[in-house]
Formats: sequence, C-alpha cells, structure tokens
Amino acid sequence: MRIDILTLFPEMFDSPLHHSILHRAQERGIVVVAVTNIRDFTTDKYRKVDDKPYGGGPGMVMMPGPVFDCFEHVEKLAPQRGRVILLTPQGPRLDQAKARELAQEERLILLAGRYEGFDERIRLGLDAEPISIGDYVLNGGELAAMVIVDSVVRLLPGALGDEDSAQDDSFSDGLLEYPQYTRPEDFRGMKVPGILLSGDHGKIAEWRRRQSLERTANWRPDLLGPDAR
Ligand code: 4GX
Repeated sequence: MRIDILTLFPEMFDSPLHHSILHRAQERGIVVVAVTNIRDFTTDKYRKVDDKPYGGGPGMVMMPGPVFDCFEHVEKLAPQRGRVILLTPQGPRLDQAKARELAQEERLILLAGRYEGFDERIRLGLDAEPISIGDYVLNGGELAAMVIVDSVVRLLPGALGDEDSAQDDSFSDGLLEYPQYTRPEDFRGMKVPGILLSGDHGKIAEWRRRQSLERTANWRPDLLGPDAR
C-alpha cells in the first residue's frame, strides 16, 4: 500500500511513523507513507495558504489553489488514485469496518486541513470522501490522519508480529475484548481471577466470552444494537 498525506504540518507525522508497528511496516516494505507540505505549492511571496471566509464569519479557510497544485503533484507519484479522504468532523465516522475496507486499497490520499477547514471546492473538485474519527473537535486533521494510518496499517498482512493478532482484538466479533492479566498473581492484594490459573481452557473461553458480553452491555450498549441501548 502507498499512503500520501497532504498537510501544513508534515513534522507532526515524524514520531508516529518512526516508532513500533508503523516504523516496522515501512521497513518491511508493507507500506510506503509519504508526507507532502501543502505550503510548498504556494506561488506568492508570503506562502499564503488561507484567507477569510466569503460571507463573513470567524477564522480562516484553506484556499483551493495550493491544495489542488499539491494534490496534482502527489497524484502523479503513483499509478493508482486509490481513495481520497478528507479528515473532518462532518464526515461519517471511522470504525473497524471502514478501517478494514481502507486496508483493501492499494493507495490512500489523506487531506489534513487546518483553520476552519477547506474551501468546499476542494472536496468537490478532488471528489474527496469525508471521514471523521469522532465527535470532538481537533486543532487540525493531522492527528485524525494518523489515526487512519495507524488503524489501517496494522491490518495489512505482515504488519503485526507473530505474537500480535488483529483478529482477537475488540470489534473483530463486534464485542469489547475481555480483561487481560499477567504476572504477578497477586498485585497489592488484587488477585488474578482463579479461572485463568485453572488450566481449563473450555472454562476460560466461557469466562472470557461472558466478560466480553458484560463489558459491552455496560460500557458500549450501542454495539449490541438499538434494542440494547
Ligand atoms: N475527525 N478536525 C479538521 C479542519 C477542518 C474543518 C472542516 C475540514 C473541514 C476531525 C475529527 C477534526 C478539526 C480536523 C477541524 N477541515 N477530523 N479540522 N474529529 O476535528 O477528523
């Protein structure tokens, strides 16, 4: 997979891309992630990327010129266009199903905006699909783009080590994951549930299933369907 990210803050991606799973996936050639600075595609003396909104109102809006020029440059860096995604709180929300869908693509192009957002002609002209990572307001699309990269790359074959499994995680069966314990058996008086030390794998699987269902009912009833809420 190739992932291109268009942003005014390319340095924000350095740390996440150079650690752990994302770092290893790039080293293994499972994914190429390329970050491009939209400001490099300005043509004026002040490298201006934003302007006041037509119709008035607070804040600034990202101008179409630099974003289109940046996109048209980036588009040519690989043969496929893949899916073009615009990070915005106004889009349909990212979930595990969407992450799996995106992981099937050969290419993604992510547009991360700042200020009050992009001139609407950017979404329309580039036919970009809006995606939100959740119902809260970030200071820019960069962290949202990183969330997409992180959740998608870990689903690519070979990205996780042998010990890890994308299959067992919460949401793979629509339920929250059961609680995990490791040593010591007694930590400050808090004991590991006896069943996990029993060696009875049938009973352990049953206990875990029940824990998953209980947690989901308590904390995320919405996952069990509209009737459970
Ligand atoms: N999930 N933000 C984008 C600027 C903006 C505003 C409107 C396009 C249209 C967010 C989220 C998020 C804040 C990123 C506003 N860009 N993105 N930014 N939640 O809150 O994705």
